[in-house]
Amino acid sequence: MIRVAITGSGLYTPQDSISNDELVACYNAWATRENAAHAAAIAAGTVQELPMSSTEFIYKASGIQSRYCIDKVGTLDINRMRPRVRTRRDDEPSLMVEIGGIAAREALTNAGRSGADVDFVIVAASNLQRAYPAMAVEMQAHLGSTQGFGYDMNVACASAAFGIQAAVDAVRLGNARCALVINPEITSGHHNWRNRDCHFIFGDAATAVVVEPLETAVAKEKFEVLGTRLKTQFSNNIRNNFGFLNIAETETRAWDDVLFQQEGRKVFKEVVPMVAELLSSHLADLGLKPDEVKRFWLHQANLSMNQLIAKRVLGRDPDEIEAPIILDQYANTSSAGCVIAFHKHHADFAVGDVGLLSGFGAGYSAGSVVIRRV
Ligand code: CO8
Repeated sequence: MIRVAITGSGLYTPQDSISNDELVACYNAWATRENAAHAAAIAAGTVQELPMSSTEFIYKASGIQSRYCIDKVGTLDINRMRPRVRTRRDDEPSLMVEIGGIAAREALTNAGRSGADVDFVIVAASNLQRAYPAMAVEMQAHLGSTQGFGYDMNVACASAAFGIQAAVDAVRLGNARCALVINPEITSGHHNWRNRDCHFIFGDAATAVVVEPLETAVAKEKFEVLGTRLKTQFSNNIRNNFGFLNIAETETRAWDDVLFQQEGRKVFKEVVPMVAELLSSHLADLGLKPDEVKRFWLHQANLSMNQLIAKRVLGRDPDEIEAPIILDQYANTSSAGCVIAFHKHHADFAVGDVGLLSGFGAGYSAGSVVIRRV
């Protein structure tokens, strides 16, 4: 059987960063203005007063301190509270392709490859910019790949793990020789910045990894994929009703029904055991003990969630080196989070060290990718 490896990773981080203080000041100014405008209705009990947000709550509940965003000015403008994205002509690179392309080029450089080598592109993300043509096909052209094929997939925050499994399978079967899995997440466009309970959760970023046959890989750092495992289980607790049929539906949906929404507490309670079980059984089936795993590059949604999952798998508290956190600076970047953690925290791996990358989120969906430095 062909042995397959991750041979390079790349990351795009937007220039704009928004601190919790800035975010809370914006939300509270907007909520105060709304409450004043509806004072009579609030007093009459026909409209509910909007609650205020707090920096202390956000840090305590999530571990998030700041998030990157493609446009800070529009997002923090209380008359707008969403990013401004310049409308591009059809003959210009789309924004997702532009930012995903930056991450992809870095991943290719690290793998010792160029766009011309690529024969399979997967754009795997929660927040795809358009219906068609697939972002991945535009990405092929953008990177100078003239061979093979590409397609998009959306498995929410688990998209990177699902994309890596598809790439590994294609390479293993000989259907591709150099695959790129790209996760450009512009979460800020589909996020409800006016919902106090979740306005702090998300951030923007893009990541990429190169997947190739181990035997022909030329990269300095190669991580053999020992195994992948995926799981899905239907839940409405994380949902976004944006879609092709919105304009055809008999009733117009509320504006916030076509944005991200969740039952955060239920998500926490239900996803932690599901992911812990997936990771534990995957390691056991690969003949690995949890203590043999040097690092868990977990999806970055919530600090306590990550600590609890790692604790359940390890049977003890993880330290910061075993389960690194990037959400303090990036917040939840959906599928990109676990790849950012890998990208920033693998340089100390010696030959033989094992790590586990895992994404999880809406669906529910979860994926596990176990790799060993060779
Ligand atoms: N400021 C002050 N107080 C607040 C705030 C705030 N901002 N928000 C809530 N509170 C209050 C509440 O009103 C409540 O008060 P009370 O106790 O008086 O009722 C109290 O704080 C506790 O509220 P919660 O129960 O809601 O707070 P939690 O402790 O549960 O923390 C979290 C909320 C942080 C959201 C937590 O539940 C969590 O992280 N859950 C997991 C969420 C998660 O992982 N979701 C994954 C979704 S991402 C995904 O799958 C990809 C989707 C696609 C991405 C799309 C991008 C747009």
